Amino acid sequence: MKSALILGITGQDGSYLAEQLLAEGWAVHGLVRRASMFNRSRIEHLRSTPGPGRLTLHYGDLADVTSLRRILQKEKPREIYHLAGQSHVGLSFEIPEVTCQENGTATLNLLEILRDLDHPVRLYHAASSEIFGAPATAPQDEATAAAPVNPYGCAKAFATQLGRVYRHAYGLFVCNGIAYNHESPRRGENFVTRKISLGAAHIKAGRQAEIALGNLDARRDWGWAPEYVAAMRLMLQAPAADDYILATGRACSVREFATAAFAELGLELAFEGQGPAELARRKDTGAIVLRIEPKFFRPVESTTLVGDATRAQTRLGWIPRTAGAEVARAMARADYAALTS
Ligand code: NDP
Ligand code: GDR
Repeated sequence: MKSALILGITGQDGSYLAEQLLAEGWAVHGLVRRASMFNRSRIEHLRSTPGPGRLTLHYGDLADVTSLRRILQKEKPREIYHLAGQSHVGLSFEIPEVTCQENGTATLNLLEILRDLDHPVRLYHAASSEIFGAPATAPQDEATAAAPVNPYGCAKAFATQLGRVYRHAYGLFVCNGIAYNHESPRRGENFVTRKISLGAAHIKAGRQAEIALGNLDARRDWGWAPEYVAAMRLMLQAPAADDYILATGRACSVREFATAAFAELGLELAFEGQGPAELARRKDTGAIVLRIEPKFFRPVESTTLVGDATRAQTRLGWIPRTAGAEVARAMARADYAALTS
């Protein structure tokens, strides 16, 4: 049985990846953290679903290097998907140390363990478009220079470059997936897309009156998480390791995303800042008010992040199908269905 270790199995991407691997008969090992409340809601269904694969969970933490080494030496997975770490860009300004330890130093520790292993292993590292910061050119590709503008991006840039160093210096099979935003109904609830889809669902169901967001003009290249997870797998099946941009190549604004999500549930949005007269008129016609809250703005905003995934398309045959407003509509539908089922 082919086996893989997923670091970050309880997260959005890790849960979809585990699902795909188990469906194809893999032995999947996942690292889970001890928490005071059970934190496995995204993978709970995989534990009870009989399937060709086999799921084994191991307690651990990125910071616990000895236990990580022990798991790798004992289980000898042929593939490792490193998806674990503090993944919230805005929060990285508030908790920079843990962000850099989990996304930067922990990746170095993992690469050092792999360097010493006596069996071959392939590593996927979850790099990010945030390594580019606010680039002068768009779309970005694998040759675009890293110039991050937040602690999260700095840590990911450090880890991405280390992945390249270990590939070249020691011949390790390390792939950096430089992924742009990818979303789903399993997205964490404090990311903007999920705040929007959950907000729309709650308002539609009469459980909430309004939502509050930060920068509505921010534009992102939003894709569909299960499609991105499929690309991670393709990377590790390629004859040689390399870095790949994973992106749809299309961007839309937070405002457009929210409008599409609300419209999917038959709700019209009015935006604070449209002017008092216009806002009053829209409210009179039943529009929901989207409030702006300064606390959701970041000290520095990443901009013009749109990716060119030509390399992944030509070498891996990866073509993302779902983007922007379509993602918004699917998430709103899913959240409303979950709330009313
Ligand atoms: P999530 O935040 O949903 O999941 C993060 C996972 O990492 C969780 O399983 C979490 O465990 C685990 N984790 C966090 N800290 C530790 C630690 N110290 N030790 C062990 N496990 C830890 O992220 P996503 O699934 O969205 O993203 C996966 C990876 O891809 C992340 O590294 C993210 O930065 C990166 N990325 C994501 C993109 C996206 O759009 N989704 C785009 C580009 C990169 P727990 O459940 O216990 O908190
Ligand atoms: P991002 O995702 O920072 O791109 O990181 P997020 O959804 O947090 O923000 C996207 C954009 O929306 C703006 N925004 C808000 N963001 C949040 N979280 N909450 C709000 O209320 C809000 N209002 C507006 C933000 O300013 C930003 O411009 C995601 C994560 O998955 C990272 O791990 C990953 O590396 C990158 O995508 C690519």
